[in-house]
Amino acid sequence: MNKPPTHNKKLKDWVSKMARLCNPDNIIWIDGSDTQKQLLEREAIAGAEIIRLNQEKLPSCFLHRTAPDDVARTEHLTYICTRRKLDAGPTNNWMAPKAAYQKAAAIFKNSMVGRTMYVIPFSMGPVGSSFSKIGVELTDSRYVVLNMLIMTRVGEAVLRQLEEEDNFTKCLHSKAQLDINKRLILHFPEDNTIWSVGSGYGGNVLLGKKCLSLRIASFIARKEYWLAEHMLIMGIEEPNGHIEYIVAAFPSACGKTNLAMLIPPEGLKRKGYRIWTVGDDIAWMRVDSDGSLWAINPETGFFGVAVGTNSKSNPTMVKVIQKNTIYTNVLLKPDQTVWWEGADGEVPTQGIDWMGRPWKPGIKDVNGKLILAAHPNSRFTAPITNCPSASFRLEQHHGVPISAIIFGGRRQHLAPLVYETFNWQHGVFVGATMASERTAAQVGKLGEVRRDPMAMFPFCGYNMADYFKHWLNMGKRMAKPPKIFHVNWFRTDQEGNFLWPGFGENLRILEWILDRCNNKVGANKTAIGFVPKAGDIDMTGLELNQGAMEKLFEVRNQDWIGELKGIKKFFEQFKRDLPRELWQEYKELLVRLESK
Ligand code: GTP
Ligand code: SPV
Ligand code: MN
Repeated sequence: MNKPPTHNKKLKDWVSKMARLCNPDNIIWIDGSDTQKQLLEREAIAGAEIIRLNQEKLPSCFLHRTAPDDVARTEHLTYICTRRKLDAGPTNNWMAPKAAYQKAAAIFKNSMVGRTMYVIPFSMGPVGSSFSKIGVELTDSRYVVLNMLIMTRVGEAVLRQLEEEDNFTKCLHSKAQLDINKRLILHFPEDNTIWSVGSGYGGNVLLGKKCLSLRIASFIARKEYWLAEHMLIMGIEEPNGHIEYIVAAFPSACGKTNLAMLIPPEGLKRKGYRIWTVGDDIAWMRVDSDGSLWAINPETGFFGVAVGTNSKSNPTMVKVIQKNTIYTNVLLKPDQTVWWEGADGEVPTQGIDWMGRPWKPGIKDVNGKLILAAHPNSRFTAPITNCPSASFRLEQHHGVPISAIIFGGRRQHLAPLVYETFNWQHGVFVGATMASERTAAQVGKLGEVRRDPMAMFPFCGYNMADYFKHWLNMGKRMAKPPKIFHVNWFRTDQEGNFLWPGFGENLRILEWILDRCNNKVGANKTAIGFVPKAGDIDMTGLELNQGAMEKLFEVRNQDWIGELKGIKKFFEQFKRDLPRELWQEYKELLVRLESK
């Protein structure tokens, strides 16, 4: 054991107590130094936890493979453990804290025998900023340590902060047996504690991410009057140097990472826009003394989807992941580089697949199903400082001022490409009724609509009815609340082809959004909100099929009346807790839809 680099008695006592439960052979405090990181890398390689990749082509890059049944967040094993069930609400799994601690302790007990327990003090947000929160994660996984070193701030400054900080999030993680039947992701917001056991996959085990920065943080944010959201943050700079920042909430795998680092399309190059990436997954937002909403990205890295990432879909990210990157569940090529479905370059003729088996293109399993080289949820972990468009304001304690909030989902038919809500309350209604359709790639009924309010359905750490109330209240605390918009990049034609090319072309829509924020353009009023007037979206250099624009902006009142049925059902589960303002918006929308 290295000496605890802290005098914080509460911290030292908690580490000892958890060590008595898990019984590791050794305890190592993580100090954020390069020497220690390199030692961990060597040990992880020796222990076959990671593979060093081709150091010429991919310097300081590694590959990790998870267990085949441990490849994504397990929402059915994720719980909010509040004393009262009502405080977790109808959309969360709930367990009473006492029962939850007991159940998990039985799995944690002696789980670290023969292993080392690593103590990772980390900060979400720049140390010392009024936005930031400190956490300490205990883990028996070197992979977790190496990922946390990329995703969070670890080191001297955090330890100094911890000297006087009693209020840190206590995060305990053990791989234990990696047994799906003994896997639990537990949140105790009333104790500022997270216990995760039996998994080795990203969102389940990098406890600073979804567990702390969304579930625990959303609970704290409500008490402290701020917002913890599943949102990207980006800046759009005009040639005169003026930068406007926006945040956008899309459900998992609906395009946050892509939008946050888009490359302006050829046709708009003459306008000289420059994009600044602040974050791709999480935004913490506060009302500042100027009455506006300011945001930071609490993370320092990307944990992005690998499959589909290439020089066309996301050229910026392709540059980011050439060094200091940990790849998870992708194909290993014979030259010790990596590949995934939808990667650049030729399909390799052979390799080792994400499960560690020899792979050739076209091979099938016993059921005749094509064997994939990479898992569809394969990921990369890379530092944001690798990003050519990384914002120069990442370390600023104030964050960035937000002009617009964008909600979005995958809707083949219903929602127009973009619309603006009438006001904050209507915007909250639009966020609260967000939905996304399953694609053919997902298990479940094709096209099935899943409600995902503010893209927070799996991540809200308390009763979502109270979360909606909190959003309504936040609007009243702002002198200049951002305008709220809704986008849908995924509308299709009869044959199921996307009507809108998306990706970099989305900047055309962001341009209209900013013009609306700055009162530069008019709009057409529809029952659901304001849509662009013909000609107000700059289409220079972009040729769409005839009639595509009309289809993209079509609002069919009958379809929306149908949609209201699903919304009503969703709202009803919150019973009397649902803010009456949302029912009011519901009724007013119905009246508008029926009156046309
Ligand atoms: P999480 O990391 O899971 O939270 O996901 P994310 O929201 O960051 O999603 P990501 O950017 O990784 O995109 C996921 C998928 O959406 C990829 O398959 C992309 O190709 C696709 N996608 C992203 N932007 C667009 C777009 O503008 N149009 C279309 N048609 N597809 C897009
Ligand atoms: C998501 O699922 O929204 C992710 C990946 O960003 S994970 O960190 O695993 O939650
Ligand atoms: Mn996400």
